[in-house]
Amino acid sequence: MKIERIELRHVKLVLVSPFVTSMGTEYDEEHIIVRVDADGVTGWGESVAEGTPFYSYETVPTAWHILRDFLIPSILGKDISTVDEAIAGYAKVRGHMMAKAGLEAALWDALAKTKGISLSQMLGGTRKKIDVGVSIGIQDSVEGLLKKIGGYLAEGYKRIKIKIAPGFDLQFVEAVRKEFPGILFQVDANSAYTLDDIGIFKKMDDYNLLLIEQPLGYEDIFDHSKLQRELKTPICLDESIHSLDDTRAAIELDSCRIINIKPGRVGGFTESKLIHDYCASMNIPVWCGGMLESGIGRAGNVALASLSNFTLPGDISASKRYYKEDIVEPEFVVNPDGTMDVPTNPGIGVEVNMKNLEKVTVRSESYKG
Ligand code: OSB
Ligand code: MG
Repeated sequence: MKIERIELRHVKLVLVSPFVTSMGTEYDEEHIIVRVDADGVTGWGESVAEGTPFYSYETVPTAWHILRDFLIPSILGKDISTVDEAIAGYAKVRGHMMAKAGLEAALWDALAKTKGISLSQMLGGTRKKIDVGVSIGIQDSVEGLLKKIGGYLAEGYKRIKIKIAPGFDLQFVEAVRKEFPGILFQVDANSAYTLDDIGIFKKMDDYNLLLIEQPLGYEDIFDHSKLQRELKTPICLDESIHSLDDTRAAIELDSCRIINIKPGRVGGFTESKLIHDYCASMNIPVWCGGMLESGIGRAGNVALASLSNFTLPGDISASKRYYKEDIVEPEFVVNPDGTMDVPTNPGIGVEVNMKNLEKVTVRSESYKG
């Protein structure tokens, strides 16, 4: 597959409602859409670097710089037949996982299209439908949260995740459990606590949570092992895991018993698969996280979540939960039974709506081989 042209688009999508976490409030989501034209097919990827360096050090400008000055020059004009060959070409670049993942995703899509198979099939997926959950930001009131959860459960979502932060934790957890005793329910702290807060997590241990996501430091593995030792509830790491090596360290130290895999955070589908396979061999369940992606990134997450060890519902929700209009067709919907269909058409399996993509594009640049 000869890489003829690569295009980057800085996009800005306005969320249907603000998303509040321990990291701040997001009103819109800025990402980079990567387009690769090769051998008469077009591959699409989404780099989930955001407008702010609050979840990750990467931002749209840092990812753009790494893509334009290092990653794209390493493959432009080349003839590649596997994604591994492309990765080998930029293996010298350290870190910048979100920049790498956006380009890798576009290459996976293009290669799958040249072979006429779906991305799910190309990644080794086995499911035709995946179980999906929803991630809910911090709400002003307990009543407001319960109402939101009731609405999502009525739409079919199989698992509820709420964001927590100091001062916005136990009272919400307690109220949700009381109102919805039987649901799959988990919390995500986005690194808002320290080991000094162990008392809060010991209390949380009584609410039969599916997991507690990233309670401590955003690069930490060691303190999480001390916390996990004191809890029955599994800890799940998100921010701290950037690679298979991080995963091995976290599992061997018993820092967590579940892993959230986000392709953007670990450099792409290739590393995601390695983490997935290792976790399967260690009996560690994984689930697919989200970064408020547009339909392009969402399609990749859906394909990834079709692999067999993605046994817990992911943060993969319907397009309309995030955006009034998606930039793909058809948009992603949740079935009444809380599943989402894995697209079967070649590559990501959905079409990019060029009119909508144009509307959300802030800046674009293209490079020719
Ligand atoms: O920590 O999982 C997270 C969104 C942006 C950044 C970090 C996170 C999230 C979410 C939303 O929780 C997941 C989604 O629905 O895309
Ligand atoms: Mg998280």
